[in-house]
Amino acid sequence: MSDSNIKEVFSKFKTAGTFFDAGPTGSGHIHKTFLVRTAEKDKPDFIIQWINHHVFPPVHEMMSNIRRVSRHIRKKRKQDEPAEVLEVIETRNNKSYYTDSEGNHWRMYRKLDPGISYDIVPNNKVAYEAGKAFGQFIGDLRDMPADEIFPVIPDFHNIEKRFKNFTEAVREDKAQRVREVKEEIEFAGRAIEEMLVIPRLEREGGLPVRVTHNDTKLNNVLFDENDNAVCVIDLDTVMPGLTLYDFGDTIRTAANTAEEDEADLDRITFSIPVFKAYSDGFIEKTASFLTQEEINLLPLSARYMTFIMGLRFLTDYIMGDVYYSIGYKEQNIRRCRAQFRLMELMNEKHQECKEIVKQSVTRHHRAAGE
Ligand code: ADP
Ligand code: GN1
Ligand code: MG
Repeated sequence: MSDSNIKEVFSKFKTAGTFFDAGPTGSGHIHKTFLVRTAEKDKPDFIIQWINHHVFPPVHEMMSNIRRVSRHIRKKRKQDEPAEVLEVIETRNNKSYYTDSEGNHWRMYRKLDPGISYDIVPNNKVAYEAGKAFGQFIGDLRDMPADEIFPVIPDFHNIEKRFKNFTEAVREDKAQRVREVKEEIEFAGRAIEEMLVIPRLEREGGLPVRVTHNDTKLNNVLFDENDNAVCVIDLDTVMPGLTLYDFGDTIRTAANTAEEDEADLDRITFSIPVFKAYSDGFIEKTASFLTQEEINLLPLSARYMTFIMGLRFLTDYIMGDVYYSIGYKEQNIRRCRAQFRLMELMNEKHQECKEIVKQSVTRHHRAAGE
């Protein structure tokens, strides 16, 4: 994608600034993201994204969801709150995205300044702030009727469905890679049973379905220079879901002290101080409405989300890397191995995590006079 392509796309949107230059930014696995800098010092810069319509075929519905959710959150912001809300820029003919002559879809956001994102937690404050930001996000959307949101990717975090897809991929063995990943396949077979607690309880009506973010990787919250969280981004997967998905996925990415695709498994550690800081932030914003079942399952949710991602990376590797962007051939299997290692480490600290959550909830209930 050259500068002139992006310049052409930029010209389709309503902006006051003049295009200066563009370049790739961010480390997301799905879309292609570009930072557009404007020539004027007093005008904002912008983020342009090529929307991956293979992953998100209902582009129109997804964009409607994003606008609806950001509008809802914006209304809740009090004047003295510095928190930002993702701002979709309209095209010159008032659409939320632009479709080019080749059928590619593009969208534009105002770039948040400085809009710092982290793949690895640099300190506990970042973890605490991320917890508050994602907790607040669920709280803000509590009164949003779930049927106003289109389920863009149905069964996104349904482990039974994901396991079925995985089993089929193993059976088909399209890329002839099954023989390379026997150990990982066996690991998945052993790990699945414990995870089924969550879908079973949901089916029995034991877990409330809320409007959740569903992609709460640490790099989907933006920070200022003082490590205050200022904005939750990447709203593509906002759908009816479980609180557990949002809590668990940030722990997967934040409490792991190594990269998501770390090849040296000895470098992966599960940080209890990060778990504690994130839990404190998240619980501070949600303790008033979480049910006892949700609270009880928060520690398991970290392993659930780590497992589902490991399983999806493994499935994609077996299928020949058809879903996630990869930077090198082994990346998906490395991502999978790192997730499975992280699950083992989380398991060792399960009791400690339960205790941390319990104490944090008690503290927040007490502070609220409950
Ligand atoms: P993906 O689904 O591919 O992860 P994201 O929407 O998360 O796409 O964007 C990828 C990265 O681009 C983010 O992690 C962040 O670094 C940057 N980014 C996205 N939107 C903005 C924004 N509005 N302001 C500043 N940076 C942004
Ligand atoms: C993808 O778009 P990004 O990079 O934030 C994926 C998530 C996975 C994540 C793994 C739509 O998120 O579900 O958790 O990669 N998003 C989609 O890092 O599949
Ligand atoms: Mg992202």
